[in-house]
Amino acid sequence: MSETMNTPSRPDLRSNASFSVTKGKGPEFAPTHPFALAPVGTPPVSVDGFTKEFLRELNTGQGVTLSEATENDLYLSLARTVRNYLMGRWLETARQQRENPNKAVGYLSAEYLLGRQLDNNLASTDLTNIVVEALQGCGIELDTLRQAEVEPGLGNGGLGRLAACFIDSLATMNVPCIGYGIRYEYGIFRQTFVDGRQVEQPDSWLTMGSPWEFPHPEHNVQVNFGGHTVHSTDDKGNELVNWVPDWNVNGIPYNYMVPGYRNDRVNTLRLWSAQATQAFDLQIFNSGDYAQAVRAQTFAENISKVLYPEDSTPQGKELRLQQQYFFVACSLRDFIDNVLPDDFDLHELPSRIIFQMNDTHPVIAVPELMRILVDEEGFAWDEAWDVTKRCFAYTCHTLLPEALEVWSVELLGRLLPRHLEIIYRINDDFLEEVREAFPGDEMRARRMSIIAEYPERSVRMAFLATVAGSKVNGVAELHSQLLRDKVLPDFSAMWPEKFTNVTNGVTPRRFIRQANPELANLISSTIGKGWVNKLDRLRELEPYAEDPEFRKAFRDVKAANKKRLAELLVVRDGIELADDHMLDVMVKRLHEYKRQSLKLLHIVTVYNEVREGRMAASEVTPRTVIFGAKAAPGYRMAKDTIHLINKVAQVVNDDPVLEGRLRVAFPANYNVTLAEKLIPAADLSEQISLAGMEASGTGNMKFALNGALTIGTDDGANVEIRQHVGDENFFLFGMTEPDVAQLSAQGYQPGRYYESDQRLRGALDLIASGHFSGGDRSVFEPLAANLLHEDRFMALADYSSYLDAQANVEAYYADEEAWSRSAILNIARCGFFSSDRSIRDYIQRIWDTPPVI
Ligand code: 26W
Repeated sequence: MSETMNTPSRPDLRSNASFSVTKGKGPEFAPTHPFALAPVGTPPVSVDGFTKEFLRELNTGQGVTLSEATENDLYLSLARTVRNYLMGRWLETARQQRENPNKAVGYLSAEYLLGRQLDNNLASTDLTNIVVEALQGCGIELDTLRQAEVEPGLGNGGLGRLAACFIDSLATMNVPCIGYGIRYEYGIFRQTFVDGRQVEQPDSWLTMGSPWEFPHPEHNVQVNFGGHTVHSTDDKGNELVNWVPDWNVNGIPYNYMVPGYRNDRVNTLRLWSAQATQAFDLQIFNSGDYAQAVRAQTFAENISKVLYPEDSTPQGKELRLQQQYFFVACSLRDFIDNVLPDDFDLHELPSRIIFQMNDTHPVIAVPELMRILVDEEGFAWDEAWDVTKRCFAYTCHTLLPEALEVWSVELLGRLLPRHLEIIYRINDDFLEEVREAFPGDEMRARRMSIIAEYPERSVRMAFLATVAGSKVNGVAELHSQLLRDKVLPDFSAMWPEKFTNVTNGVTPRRFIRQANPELANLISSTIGKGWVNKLDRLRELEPYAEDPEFRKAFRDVKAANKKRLAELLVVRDGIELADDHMLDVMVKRLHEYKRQSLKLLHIVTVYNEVREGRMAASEVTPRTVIFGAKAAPGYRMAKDTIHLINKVAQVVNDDPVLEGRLRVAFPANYNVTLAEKLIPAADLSEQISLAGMEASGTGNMKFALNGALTIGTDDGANVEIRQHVGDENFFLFGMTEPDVAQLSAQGYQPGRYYESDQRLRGALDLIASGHFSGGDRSVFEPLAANLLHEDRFMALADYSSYLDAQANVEAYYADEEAWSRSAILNIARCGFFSSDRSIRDYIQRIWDTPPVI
């Protein structure tokens, strides 16, 4: 028995606590029982044992017998049974963290695009084979139940998926971490097409039950909004500030398990859900209007109702700021009250936590921590600032100027009056520092001010994050360089050492092992096991690129994945895939800078050249282009592009002139689940953003690691992928970032390219002519006109280079052996792009957390 046997103050380890329940809202009494001394151990795993537990969950959890169970009953019971196997490790992880409190990472992110949980949790517990057998014994296919899971789509795209990969790697690498975020009731909308146009449906992911979450209403946190501040002086002459808010809501934490890969660690993801408070209701109850009081409840609960579907243009919406403050206020309170021990001296806070801010969305946490330390804990301002600065670091995920968040002073002051005062004070002190460092340079001070004066007085959140953060990082080498040189040049001049890079990564557990089991088996049978958390070991595959047998085995895997995808798309979307086509895949959010329109121009060009008889159909490499993309509901140009893709697909797929050699498929509602099927089947990965625009990209890494070749610009992490795989295994095209800058400075004229390139003219004219819209010119004319006259992201300038690169792709693809050789080298040389490596870089360059065991 362990020496902890009779510690009376130890909380009941059978409760659902993770790091928490040590303080504040924890149990006032700490009951003990000899059985409760050790955390629930991992139950013995056998097929019979699992079957019994599964049936018990079905009977006692769902209240049904096997014979009457619905698919959902079976799925929920299976999920709960698997969950039980993780519980002991979760409790044990929490216990260890309490006994031996290391510095932890608080990952602050408004989005987590998790994807389905069942498979991930099966793999981390190594239960898959047992479960398959146990279910078969009951006459059930695991695959059927897999499909019953609705994925939690609590993110828009790259930034949210990165957060999910990072918490996976943190757990796998044994780093103590709590992920903090928002439990949106509605995640990213479900996309449908009506007459080829995007129509959004609400994503009600919770309606069938959510077996992976543990709500803890007893640990609710109150969050205040509005009102005013009262300033006074105490008898020692210190300034005191009292914030008198005028409304509040409760945050209810929902805990999710984040299991490491077969390392017995289970970290916690804590998502906050908003609930009306009593106090809030009472105000209105007292006015006697019951119905209004109930409506008011809805008002409070709106805060965590829905994920904003904008992926790059912040709308400055009040509710969005409420969401941001809501989740960081809950998270800071939670960490201080429930995770830290009772007697903790907050001067030592930086020794226990580093809050990593995933873009600017959580930056309001900075003035919130200042408010807690100064107003509530009585710290002197400078003391508080010193602590705060060491508790935060900031990751920037974009270069688009319109994506940089700004909040009007009017709105911020109305919602968070005290925080606005604090931001002003931070800015005053900061500008004083600037003036000291650069005497007489008033222009510089103005440029650097956290408060912008034009077009309206507002707070620049990226500047606040940079001033407060101990480190600022971009997400790929090129992006970090541009961040220093173009977005924050004055800041990098003042604090060069603050800036660093951490190139993004993806988790090999989900995106190779789980998504591509056949490739994973081929790798394991070739270089042995263990590569999945030491992804650099993929290097050992390099010599096998020269082995014809291995290349054949690789092609067999690809073919099997294509077949699997074809089976899915028929059922899911009624799309039929030809089994002998090259699969050319472009999946990502729809945005002008990503240039889905350039891909379309390529398709329309090939189609038009054949139609016009300048090219024989027999010259076209049989290929299917697959798109997957959601557009922000208010983004007109993006929605028009979706419409055009669908219409081009219709026309091109039906036109006999191409003899079925070029097909376009656009399955609706691209999400993590679909990505896991699409990526392993792809031959060609489209990464064609205008150079200098895509901060990193992470899809690009997933494709390369699954043996697709990339056609791409010199942008984001493409640059590093190409360096790793070698020029000869990558189809590079287009302008470089300096080329782009130069062309911009010269004055970009897209019309020139149109005039001088007959193929381009043919393609654009065909789009404008109404050919894809039943003769109605008005439908796509605006899109064509925009490309011709504005073309903000220079698709026309890169068009001819792109077509040349596509010709190279076709020639190379004709040589099956050469192509598979390159594909294998892509896999072998991309181990660097594991998110485990990213986390190692964060630890070394930013977090200063203890080394990973
Ligand atoms: C509505 C405000 C807003 C603004 C920006 C919402 C979301 C954003 C994100 C920063 C957009 C985003 O997801 N950026 C992507 O982040 C990925 C992870 O670092 C990168 O790989 C992508 O290149 C980048 O576009």
